[in-house]
Amino acid sequence: MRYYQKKLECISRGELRSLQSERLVKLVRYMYDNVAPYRKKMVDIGIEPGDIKDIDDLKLLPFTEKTDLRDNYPFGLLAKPMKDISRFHGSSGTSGKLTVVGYTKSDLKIWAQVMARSLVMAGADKDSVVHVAYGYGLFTGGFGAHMGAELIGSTITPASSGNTARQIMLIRDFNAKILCCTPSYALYIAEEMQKLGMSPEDIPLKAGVFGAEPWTNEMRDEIEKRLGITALDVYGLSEISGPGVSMECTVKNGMHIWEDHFVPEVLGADLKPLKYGEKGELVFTTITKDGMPLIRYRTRDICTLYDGKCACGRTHVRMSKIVGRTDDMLIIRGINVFPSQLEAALIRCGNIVTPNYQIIVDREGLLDRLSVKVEMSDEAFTDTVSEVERIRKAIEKEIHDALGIGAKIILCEPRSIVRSEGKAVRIIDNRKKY
Ligand code: DLL
Repeated sequence: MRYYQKKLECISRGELRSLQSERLVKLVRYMYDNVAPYRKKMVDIGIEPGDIKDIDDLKLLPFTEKTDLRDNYPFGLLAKPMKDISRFHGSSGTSGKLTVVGYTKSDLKIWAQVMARSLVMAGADKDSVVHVAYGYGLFTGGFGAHMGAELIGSTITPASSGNTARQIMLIRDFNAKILCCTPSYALYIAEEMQKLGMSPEDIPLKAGVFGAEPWTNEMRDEIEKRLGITALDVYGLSEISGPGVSMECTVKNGMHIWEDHFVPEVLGADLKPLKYGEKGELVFTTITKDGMPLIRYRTRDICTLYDGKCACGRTHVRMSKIVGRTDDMLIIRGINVFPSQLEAALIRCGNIVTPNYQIIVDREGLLDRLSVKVEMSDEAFTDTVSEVERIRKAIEKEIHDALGIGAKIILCEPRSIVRSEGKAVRIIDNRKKY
């Protein structure tokens, strides 16, 4: 087993706790002294830095939310003067203002280190070519993967997103071992390869570091088969740093959260911390950042945390795949629907459809109506009405079994759903217009 920072990645739980406690105590004092909006939150609930003695006191502290970043746009949450800020990143989100994050040199170094740990998990080393097809820009994907690979000493192809035929050519001709991009783009690359008459043996890739959007284990199987690689999940968000907040090892039993930098909690609906093994909203405290540290940042991502030793030897807790968000969870006719459940159901339908889909929710009178636009595969595509109807019924049944509600299935031609080079747009919720 290879590691990037073995001592820290395999640190004992006791030592890790002491490190977290020491860092949290310092952080709270630092935030109180340097970030006025956070100091106000603490004052409002009557908490002082001296009340925080160790990591167990985390639960006493107020939360930070995306609206805090927006309300203090652009620089209100920075803890350092501009001369110490080396870079900005941000994410546009679904609506409203950009969420701005400022990084000091030290923040960038830590981010590069956690991303290096993550890429090493996928097999990156000094001799590897790492192909980065995440977008470079305000989005953290491209730069995050790039900095991590650079620290390892790998050779980087900073392809960014777009021009899929050229991506495939670069992967093949530059002998890329590791592919970094969104899982939906990985699948798109696989499709394009197929169109070009290429098979997995025609490309040198060994592993993929895929994240930035939710994906299922069924989708993993599909990508692994079609690209002939090991596909691993990487998680992160710009507010906390970027990709590499957590990363799946080859045991594929959850993503290790780099807890010496990012302390996770999972909260129930009452915003009280849950135990390991219980599903809830993921919350992070950054205990080593100094440009724009965040305390108890509510990610809105839903997952489960697991402790216990991992066969890879790393001691940091693991998080399950993200199964939805507290805010993009669809409630259709009173039933909670997560796009990941639907995706898994589609993949279970076998090779009659591709995993490209769009969920469309409309309101007819007082009733919600769920439609799912699904792309047929080349193999199954047919003009025969009875055959199309048979396929439609089969998918309808699979989705009904998975979600507990009926959905109208709209079958469409292969490659007719618009592909995204970044995060796929899966949900069109027309109810918001009514
Ligand atoms: O998506 C950072 C990133 C880049 C992660 C590349 C992994 C790879 P944001 O644009 O700020 O940052 O979006 C963060 O994306 O709160 C999740 O909802 C979602 N997300 C990120 N990674 C995963 C993943 C980047 N592996 C938001 N699985 C997060 C599911 C993910 N959702």
